[in-house]
Amino acid sequence: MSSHKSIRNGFAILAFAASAICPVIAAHAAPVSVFSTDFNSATLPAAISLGSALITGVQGYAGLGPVGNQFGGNFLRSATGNVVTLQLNSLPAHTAINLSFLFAAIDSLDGTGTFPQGDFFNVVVDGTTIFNESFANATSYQIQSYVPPVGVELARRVDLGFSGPGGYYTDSAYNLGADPVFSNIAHSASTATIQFFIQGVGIQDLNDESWAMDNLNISVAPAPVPVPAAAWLFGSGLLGLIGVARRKVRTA
Ligand SMILES: [Ca+2]
Ligand SMILES: [Ca+2]
Ligand SMILES: [Ca+2]
Repeated sequence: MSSHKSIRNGFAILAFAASAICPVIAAHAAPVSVFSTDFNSATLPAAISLGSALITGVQGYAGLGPVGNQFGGNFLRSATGNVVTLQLNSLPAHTAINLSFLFAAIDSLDGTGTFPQGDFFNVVVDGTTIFNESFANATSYQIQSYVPPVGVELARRVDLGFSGPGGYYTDSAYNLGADPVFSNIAHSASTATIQFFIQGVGIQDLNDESWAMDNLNISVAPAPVPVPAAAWLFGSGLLGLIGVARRKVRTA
């Protein structure tokens, strides 16, 4: 066997070995938005079932939130005990789902305990509860189970509108989308049913306590795309090295 032929065989063996070691390389793409609303339009997307919730002005919440994701215009306000449902269909292939929204804890939500305490905000994805925490606004000694990660709390027990001001009717605001619990939720079905509600033994009427959401965005992490071994070799620079070696063989 000539030296050139043995070198060519060496290249073939290297390529084969690479394809055996790395037959499929997973390429992870950026999250893809599948639903987004700022609730400012008078017409809500058909994917949302409101129950008794209403689109209403954000009042004193306006401007709270990070740049590009602030309360503004209208938001979706709900009584406690009412369920808001987002139904998404025909989702692209994906491995995880991400939820992002601003949350308004309005008026005298009472935290954990017995009536009127017992006001728990829930987020349920396809029947699985991913968030179940109480919120307390009325007094400083009530028990709020939710401990927000750094950067999530936007305002706590201040007057932002609706009932009040003062008394038990102070308000709070949170950028719940910044809480990691709402990111990378394992999910691959082509549909998603997402429910939002405050439930518990402490629920009371709309003028006593309520909640709202603004800037609701849902995205999915696309399923990894298989990359052929040759493309991986190209990306890794190995093909370039092989090319240099071949040119050296030809000029030898
Ligand atoms: Ca809005
Ligand atoms: Ca208030
Ligand atoms: Ca209550």
